Amino acid sequence: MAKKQKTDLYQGHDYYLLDEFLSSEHKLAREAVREWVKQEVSPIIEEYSERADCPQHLFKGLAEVGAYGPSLPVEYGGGGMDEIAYGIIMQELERGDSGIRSMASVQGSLVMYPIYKFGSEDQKRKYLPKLAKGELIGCFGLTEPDHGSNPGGMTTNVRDDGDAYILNGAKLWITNSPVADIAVVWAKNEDGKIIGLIVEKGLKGYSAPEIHGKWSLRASITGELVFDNVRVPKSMVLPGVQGLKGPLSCLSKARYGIAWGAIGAGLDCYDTALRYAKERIQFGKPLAAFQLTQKKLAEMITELTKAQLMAWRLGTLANKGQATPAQISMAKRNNVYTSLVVARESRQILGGMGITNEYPIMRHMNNLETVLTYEGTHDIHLLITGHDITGISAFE
Ligand code: TGC
Ligand code: FAD
Repeated sequence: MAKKQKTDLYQGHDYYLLDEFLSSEHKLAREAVREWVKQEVSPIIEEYSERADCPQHLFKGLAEVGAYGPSLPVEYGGGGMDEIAYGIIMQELERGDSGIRSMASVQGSLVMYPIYKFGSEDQKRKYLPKLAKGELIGCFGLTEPDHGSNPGGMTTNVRDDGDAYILNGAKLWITNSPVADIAVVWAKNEDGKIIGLIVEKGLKGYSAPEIHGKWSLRASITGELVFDNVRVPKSMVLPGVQGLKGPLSCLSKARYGIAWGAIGAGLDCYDTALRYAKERIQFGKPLAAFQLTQKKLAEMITELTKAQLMAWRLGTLANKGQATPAQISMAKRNNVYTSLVVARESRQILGGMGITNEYPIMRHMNNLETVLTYEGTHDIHLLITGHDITGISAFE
């Protein structure tokens, strides 16, 4: 009877030896964030999730490990690294918790990125370094109560009022909004064109109530944004873009990070299940000795390896500026779903223990239900692929 066992769990995580393609900079970034997650996130995350409390003290720590805008230029406070480094950082954060990765995704890809890409030089100098250091927290307001998958139908609007715009409307499901100092808000102007504005907390008529009762992403704070005749100076409009492609291009940046990030949650579940299956004895044998358990574990690592390959290839395309929105959609959809299935299978391997907070699986599984929905739902991404391969949009 062959009893050869692999003991290095991280080796098991990299079944196709993708490490060979990583630079020393990638590995250093990974080690730094992995260590930070072990020290700062893992010991507290179950408690914060159980209380549905956002560990806000981690906003600063995320800045210190370079999680905000890793691939944005250094002169604006970004990390100056490539897209693969950005992906790896998201993966390590989400190994800890999807909500912690969300804190970084929103700040870096949905707040810093649009200011960097579409903002004026004054806006960049004023906001980006402070956002990179976690001195300011931002949020991204696209979704509305009646316009989720179809943001082009938004009704939030601005009216011209001399040197300012009067902003009215409401945004729903906004990560970080109750604690945010600024919001990047997408609204229609009087010509019906979508524009982006930087809206500072504290303006008269601005409020951001928290949404309670989430069974998913409980360590991430989510809220509304309500604008009741808010007077926003015209200097706060992002001058570089008009139309839905503005917010959608920010989503491409964030979805790319999620395609990597979700793998982290899946790997943490797989890792936990593998370890448990080797230790837990039933019928006189470890669970790992049963063929049905091996089938589950083997399928998990196969699917996770495919997800890793997809993320890595997408990263090489992104580094050349060639990753298309549809390719990003495919990877976001596939990798989130893979990790959700891995979480469900891992939960089964742990039996009753799998539903407790002694192990991270149920938290990851519940989190991944949100990740499957936000940044474009599972089905919307499938329809984006459908559009890409047929040339026919299912949305018109
Ligand atoms: P459609 O006609 O297809 O496109 C309108 C214009 O946008 C361009 N475009 C993109 N540009 C850059 N990146 C992308 N990913 C793009 N996708 C489309 C497109 O070329 C076109 O440009 P132009 O110049 O011709 O005007 O638009 P549509 O109205 O048919 O909608 C398409 C659809 C349904 C795919 C899109 O609206 C969509 O992706 N819906 C999903 C909405 C969504 O993902 N919302 C996410 C909200 S933010 C969030 O969830 C944050 S969670 C944060 C966290 O905590 O991590
Ligand atoms: P709907 O659009 O109502 O969709 C409901 C169902 O119908 C889905 O299954 C969907 O796939 C399906 N459906 C819709 N249209 C079609 C179609 N044409 N064909 C087939 N099926 C369809 N948004 C932000 O702007 N900023 C944030 O920071 C943010 N953070 C979030 C945090 C959390 C915790 C959550 C849960 C959401 C967040 N969102 C955020 C919103 C998120 O992007 C939306 O929930 C998502 O885009 C889906 O919109 P919806 O919930 O309105 O669902």
